[in-house]
Parts: sequence; structure tokens; C-alpha cells
Amino acid sequence: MRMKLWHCHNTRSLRPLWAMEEMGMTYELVELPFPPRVLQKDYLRVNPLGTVPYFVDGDTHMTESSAIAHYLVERYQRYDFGLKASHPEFGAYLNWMYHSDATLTFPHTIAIRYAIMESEERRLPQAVSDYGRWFIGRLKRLDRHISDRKYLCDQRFTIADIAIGYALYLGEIVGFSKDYSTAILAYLDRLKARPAFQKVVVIGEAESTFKNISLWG
Ligand SMILES: N[C@@H](CCC(=O)N[C@@H](CS)C(=O)NCC(=O)O)C(=O)O
Repeated sequence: MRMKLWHCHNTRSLRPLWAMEEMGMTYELVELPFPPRVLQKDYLRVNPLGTVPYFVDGDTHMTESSAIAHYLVERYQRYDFGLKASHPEFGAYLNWMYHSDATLTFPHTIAIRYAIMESEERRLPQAVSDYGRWFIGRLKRLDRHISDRKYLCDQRFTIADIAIGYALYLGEIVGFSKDYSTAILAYLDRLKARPAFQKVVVIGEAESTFKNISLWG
């Protein structure tokens, strides 16, 4: 069976989609409206969480965007996009991979929820601005690291750049990027210029409501 990915435009499923495209893999893509939990209720039979991505490869079923990219490197030995455990920068590579969602994408989730997903009376402008600021504060380490490098690890593009790059890209969609440093803006531009990113980022764009949402400022 071919690999299969459920995807919504501009959401975290962009991470594994971008990774599969960079690796030249063959896959089946199922496009969904966002949020599928509300707009495509039968998706809950596939993924009871209602979130994207959802990824299937044989008996493997996964819901975590950065973990799926990591799985592709390890399962298919695609170390041209990843680092082996014996590499001196392996710890740093894993740290960026986990940092990408646990630290750098969760604030967007809170901001998006309390700016647009909740009903008018449940919206919380203070949560939106607090978590926007929180996110910018958490970019300090990336800023220092990327100011004298093109990519995060091993002086080459890896899935760590996909994982972190998506957090920065989502930040741009929701309006946080006006406070990005020069080094981070240049890094994001470098990632967005990649042909694989440009190919997948437009998938579902025409029907999407999840684009250019300026939540902040
Ligand atoms: N930690 C998961 C989070 C998945 C997630 O929350 N995805 C969002 C889109 S970016 C979603 O599907 N939200 C819809 C919902 O919560 O109903 C990952 O890294 O993939």
C-alpha cells in the first residue's frame, strides 16, 4: 500500500507533505477543509482526534507532524535529509525536531483558537497577544543559532529545517513575523524558496479559508 497523508492547506500536515516531496516519495494525498473535525465529520472515523496530519504507511498510523518527517528519514534510510545517531550534531538535530512543535507551534494553536475558532463571546484578545509575544520570546535561541548559518544542522538542509520552518511559516500567516529578526526572516525566505515547499504550499489554496489571518497588531 502507498503512503497516505490527510492534509489541510497551511496546517501542520505541511511538514510531512513537504518532507515527502523533498524526498521524491510517492504518496496518496487526501485534502480536507479546515477544521475537519467540524467541516468533515466522517474524518473522525479515520482520526478520532480530528486533527491533521494523519499518516498511514502499512500498519503504521501517525498523528504528529515532526515525528512523521523523522519516521520517513529512519524508515527509508533517507539520511540525505537527516542525521544518524552517530553524528556529533544528532542531539541538536533531535532538539530542533522536538522544539519545533512542543515549543514553537503550540502558541499559534492558542492564538488561533482564541482569535478565530471560538465564538465571539469566548474570544480572548489577551491570550492572542500574550502567546504571540511568548512565541517571539521563544525564538531567541533560534535567532542566535541561525545568525551565522544557512541551515540548522550539519551545514545542510534537513527535516529539522522543515519542522522549524513550518513554525515560522505559520507565524507569518498569523501575523507574528513582523517581529522576526533579520536572521530569522532570511532563514524563512531561504526555506520558502525551495521548489518542494513551493509545490506543496499551494495545494488546497483555492478553497482554503486558512491563509493570511492577521491575529496580531
Ligand atoms: N502535535 C500535532 C498537532 C496536530 C494539530 O493540532 N493540528 C491542527 C492543525 S495545525 C489541527 O488539526 N487542528 C484542528 C482541530 O484541533 O480540530 C502535530 O504536530 O501534528
